[in-house]
Amino acid sequence: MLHGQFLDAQPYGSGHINDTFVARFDQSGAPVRYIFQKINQNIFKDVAALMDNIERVTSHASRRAKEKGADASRRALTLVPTRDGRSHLNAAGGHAWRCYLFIENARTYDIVETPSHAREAARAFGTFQGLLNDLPGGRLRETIPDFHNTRKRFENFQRALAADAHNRAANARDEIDFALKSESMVDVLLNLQKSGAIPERITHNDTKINNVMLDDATHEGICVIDLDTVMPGLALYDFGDMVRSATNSGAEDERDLSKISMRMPFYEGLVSGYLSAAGSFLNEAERAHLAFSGKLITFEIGLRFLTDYLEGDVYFKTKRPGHNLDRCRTQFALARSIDSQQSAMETITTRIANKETSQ
Ligand code: ADP
Ligand code: GN1
Ligand code: MG
Repeated sequence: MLHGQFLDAQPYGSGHINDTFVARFDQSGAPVRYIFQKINQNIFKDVAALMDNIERVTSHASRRAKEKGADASRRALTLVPTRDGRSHLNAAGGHAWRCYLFIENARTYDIVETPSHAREAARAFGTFQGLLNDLPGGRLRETIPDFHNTRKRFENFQRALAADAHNRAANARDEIDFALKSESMVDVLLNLQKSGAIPERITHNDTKINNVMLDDATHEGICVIDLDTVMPGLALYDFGDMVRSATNSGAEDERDLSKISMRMPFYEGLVSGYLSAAGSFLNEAERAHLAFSGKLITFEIGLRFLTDYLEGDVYFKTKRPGHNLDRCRTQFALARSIDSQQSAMETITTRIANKETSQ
């Protein structure tokens, strides 16, 4: 339970969904930090189910860290319970809040600085997936149904385009054309799943690079955070979002598209880090689609930004007019860059995968 005298609190991080704050409490003369989050209930409709998932996942991760003799409070998120022992607080105004121990001497990166950061981040996400392979207690709840169902995401986009409720389609002609021309991509992983070629697993589903904390001193990926979307999914959704967020040479909302490209050394870092942790449980079809998943998820998130732009910016937090359209343009530029390098990415993937299995 939280104790000490409240000192101050400030907004923290650059997430698009929840409201995150860092708060300091005086504990015996020393300031101690905590993370407080107001859960976005427009998006997460069933907070009790969401928090039940998070309690199960964090206690499993912490148990495993302890078994390995590691410092569990740095290797897993630790929920700070309310005074009456609950995982979250239903506060005035209908807002739901939760609190985590602050992980000190580690940080997240919005843009990955070196290929070895990419490797460490991917290793941490791969280890996290491995950890979830034997999560006790049955299937996790789907906090956002069809989260990565790219066919449904495409249909949502078509609906938003047909309605054009804010008369914005005219500003996004090129992006709309690109989206419509890319339709054939959207069923590839869904069909592989349907045919049984790739299995459902428990996945993170939001493996944006700023959702993993790297140790300040060693740069090791120590803790996967932002667990709201941990639920049944495909391993490739996680790898794809790592490619989208870690190989990009620019920011997610960069307006100068000449700065956007897929950086191959960072891709190599991702594949080697990810396979070092997940190589033992991924099947052939999953390995064969690692490069493709990067293109698909980059396209999918671009499509979601475009849909939100057309719908009047109702989902992602925005900081300026046209912000979602800028984000969409960046994702589509990156998807094109991945497309033009896909065969080279596949060659590299095979080389690293072969090295992994021969070790
Ligand atoms: P959002 O859903 O808004 O993305 P996150 O859970 O990712 O929220 O938190 C936002 C940011 O706050 C993260 O990118 C990270 O920098 C920081 N953060 C979150 N949890 C912790 C923690 N337990 N310790 C330290 N920093 C944290
Ligand atoms: C959101 O919460 P945050 O900022 O880590 C979004 C992801 C998107 C991402 C794009 C629940 O993630 O799906 O990929 O923005 N999360 C949700 O930056 O929709
Ligand atoms: Mg986040």
